Amino acid sequence: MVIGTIADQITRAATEVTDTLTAPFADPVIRLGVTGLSRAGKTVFITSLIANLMDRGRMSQLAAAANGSIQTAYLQPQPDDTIPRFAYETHLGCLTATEPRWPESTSRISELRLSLRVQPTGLLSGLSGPRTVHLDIVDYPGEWLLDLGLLDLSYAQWSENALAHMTNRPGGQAYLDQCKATDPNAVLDEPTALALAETFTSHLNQSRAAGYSDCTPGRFMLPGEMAGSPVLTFAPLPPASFGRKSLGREFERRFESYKRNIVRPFFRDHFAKIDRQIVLVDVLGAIHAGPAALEDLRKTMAGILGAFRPGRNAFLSRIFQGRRVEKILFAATKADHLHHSQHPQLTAITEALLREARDRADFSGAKTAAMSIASLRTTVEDTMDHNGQQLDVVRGRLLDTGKQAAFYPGALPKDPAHLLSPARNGAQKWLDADYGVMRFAPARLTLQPGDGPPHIRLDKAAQFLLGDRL
Ligand SMILES: Nc1nc2c(ncn2[C@@H]2O[C@H](COP(=O)(O)OP(=O)(O)OP(=O)(O)O)[C@@H](O)[C@H]2O)c(=O)[nH]1
Ligand SMILES: [Mg+2]
Repeated sequence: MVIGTIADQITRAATEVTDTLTAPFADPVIRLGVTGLSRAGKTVFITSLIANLMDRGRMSQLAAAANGSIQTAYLQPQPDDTIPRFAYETHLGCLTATEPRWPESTSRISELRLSLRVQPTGLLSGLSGPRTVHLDIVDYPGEWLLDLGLLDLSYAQWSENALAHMTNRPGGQAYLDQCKATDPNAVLDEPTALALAETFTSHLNQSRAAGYSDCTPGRFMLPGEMAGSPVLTFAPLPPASFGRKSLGREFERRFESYKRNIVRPFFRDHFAKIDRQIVLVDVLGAIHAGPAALEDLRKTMAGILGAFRPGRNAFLSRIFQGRRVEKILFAATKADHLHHSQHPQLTAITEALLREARDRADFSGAKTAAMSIASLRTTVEDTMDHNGQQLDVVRGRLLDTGKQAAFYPGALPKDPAHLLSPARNGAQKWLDADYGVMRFAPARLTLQPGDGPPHIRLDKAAQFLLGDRL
């Protein structure tokens, strides 16, 4: 009986290892994708995760950390020479400075390899020596996943959608006016093309800032070293049949070039290699911005999750070749804005927000979960008396003034439908309550030896994403 169990575990352990081998006898590698829309909290998450895997004092919910299986963790040169390295030391430096500050916004893909020396404990401990597991963390903007939808669209179809969105979004009218004054059948004139692309990009950026998330093409807002190149110099035009050498014909061509030279390589070279994925979502920020932003976030997440459905289109099926992302975690970030008594509500809203997309996406084989986390806890909890009522608040240092403040964001409903239904029905503002958001500065840290930065449920997130491989 006992022997049977041991033998069974050895076979299972062996298959797990071979599954992840990249070459015979190579160490197992886990490729963890970290994504989310801009400002969702990707950089802070990765920085805190790495720091907490190196100093594991606050990782009690990660079994391999709690039981001592992880002996050491150290940074190593990453395997991909052409991807920028995630600037871990710089970002950690910001968060742990004497005057801590948030890291700068990052707008491109980056990677870092953390290697873990693991000695299995329990039944297998005597049977094998320590092994090394490499964790390759790939940080990429969630906006890039939205671009997958472009592969299914012709230039005319994409233009139609984009123009329809413009009427009631910021900067849209300016583009429509400019478009009206332009003859798409005139011979291509590069300054005209550039001017249209600039106004269109400005509309996308303004829409983004106003809380709309479904803004494509994603690389227009995060151009990096591509800024100003022809592949990013196009814009939507009313559908027509365009003559040779015309502006319209050239825009059509550049749209196809964008798909071929930007969208496909990202999916093929990076996305298709991911084993585990965390999708960070700033649910509180969207609730604060109002019903329209929450509804837009719901739709955008559905778009993003489409990328995790390899059966969705032939291109995806081909690059995945039957593999799939094994685990996907949806994490509502910045949960330190809420007293823990409200965390279950935040998780329930996150789950409901993604439910439809999750149901529709065929994740069979992929395990999914939703959680509320804070990668870096900036607040402490308190209960205050407010007009004779007990309020569960959080206290922290405000980013703008540097002053300490107590903050109560409003009571999130127990039933997520109380937010999601009005959002879906086009409500202009929340009826029952207002939801505030305050921006807290990172707290000054005095860390005990062996402790990483304070967080909320980062260990639980790590257990879900990596626990079975350590
Ligand atoms: N209170 C709190 N705020 C957070 C936390 N994580 C992120 N933030 C806030 O969210 C902002 C964005 O976080 P980043 O990690 O830079 O987000 P990002 O997704 O990398 O953003 P981009 O690089 O611009 O796409 C930070 O500047 C903080 O203000 C957290 O755990 N707690
Ligand atoms: Mg970032």
